[in-house]
Amino acid sequence: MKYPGRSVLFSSALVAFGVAQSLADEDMPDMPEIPMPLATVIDGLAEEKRAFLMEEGEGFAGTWEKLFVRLRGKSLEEVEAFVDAMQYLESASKFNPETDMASIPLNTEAEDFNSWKLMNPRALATQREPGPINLSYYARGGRGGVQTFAGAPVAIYPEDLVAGDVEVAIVGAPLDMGTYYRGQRFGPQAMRTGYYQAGNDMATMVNPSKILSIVDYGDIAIDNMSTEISVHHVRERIAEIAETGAIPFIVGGDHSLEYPDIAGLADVHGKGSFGVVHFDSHFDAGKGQAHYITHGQPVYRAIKEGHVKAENFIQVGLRGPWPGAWGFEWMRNNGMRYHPMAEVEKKGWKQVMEDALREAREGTEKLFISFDVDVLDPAFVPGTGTPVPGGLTMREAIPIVRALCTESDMIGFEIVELDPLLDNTYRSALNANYIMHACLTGIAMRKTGITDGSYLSELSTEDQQPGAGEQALEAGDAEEIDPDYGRPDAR
Ligand SMILES: [Mn+2]
Repeated sequence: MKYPGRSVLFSSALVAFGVAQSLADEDMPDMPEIPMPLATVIDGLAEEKRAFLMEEGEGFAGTWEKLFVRLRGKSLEEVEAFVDAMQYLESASKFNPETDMASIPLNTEAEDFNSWKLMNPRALATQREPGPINLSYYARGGRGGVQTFAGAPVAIYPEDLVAGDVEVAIVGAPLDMGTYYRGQRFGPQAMRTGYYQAGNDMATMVNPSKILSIVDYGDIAIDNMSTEISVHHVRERIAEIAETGAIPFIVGGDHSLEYPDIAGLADVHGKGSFGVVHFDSHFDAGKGQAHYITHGQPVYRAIKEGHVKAENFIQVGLRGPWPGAWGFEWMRNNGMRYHPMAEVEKKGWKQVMEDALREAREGTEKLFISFDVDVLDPAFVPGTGTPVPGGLTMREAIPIVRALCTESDMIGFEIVELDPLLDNTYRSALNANYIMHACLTGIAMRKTGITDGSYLSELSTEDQQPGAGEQALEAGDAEEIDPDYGRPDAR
């Protein structure tokens, strides 16, 4: 295992020096003195093996001290065998074109190679006027009909979005090949059938369902045998939505989606033209794994390909063991902002939230929010594959999402990693729907002219007592007491 930073130091220091000399090198401040007689034994190794041990030993054993304990009392032959074993593991971990099954190609002879993602030519589709289709046969918001995201009408083709002047197109992307604990493919259906998808936001008294034209845009086709293949199609479909002027709201699916979602938006809005706020307990900028895209690598890929600038990328909610120091150094070196839960512990949520909101305003006007439900504490979302304790509460998450969506020119939003199979209650899908609704509310607030993300309705936050009740009583607006209420026969 390579440890960036360390190996750079050693590669320059080790070539010409023996251990005794390298110990004196100031480039290696963390390296403790090798105890005798081990130092003498190590000096007896061939130069190439000695260099390998000094470069990889700490990472292999955990610390230098642990390495020295493991080698304590060993003969030259035993130390050499130890190094040989380390070198074997390093080389055997690498790809071998002669033996590795990853070299089985896709069957390009298959007649249905692309059939999983082929869309209906319009001549084969049901003929109708373009526009959103209301799937409820009940008037005035009655329940029933067919369940959809946010209880919204359905749109199928881009021309439906255009004809309906659609502002938000919520689309499912049931991809879960990019994660280990599968089941995220059931996220979209759980959020369609889950509790509370739409309606008035009490905090602001803004109802996005009334103010915005929102549709359920169906699910994007996924080849759940290959994340690598699926992401290309997701990218095309996200660009297709964005080109109509509608804001794509992607319901995952795992966090691999962040890459095609950002790339698809960059295809339409331009590379580097928008910022990203990434809510997650993980930083998802992993690299160098056997797969180039998984739910742990979308951030690295989106930045590496230039779709979003690292300086316009804000991380919120990181915690747990990953990443180590190298990950934070990578974020620092690339100008990225980050607000782990450790910072919340240090400064309090109010301060961290203010900083994140200010940074989002200072960057680009356009914003994409990537919301991994595992940023929330597992108490709120047990239904996710990689839960990490010590996360955000719903009472912290809702205001920041609503504020970001109010203060920014939102070009996209994703909610990912909801795995309803891991939660035998309704709460994970419930909370995920509330997060999505918070962003819809923010977009609706902005449309009505509210630009302050901290806006709260005076009506729902101040009871104005005792004055209000007394005035209403005088004006005849208070409820009259009626002991026979509900008993028309008693009148
Ligand atoms: Mn994630």
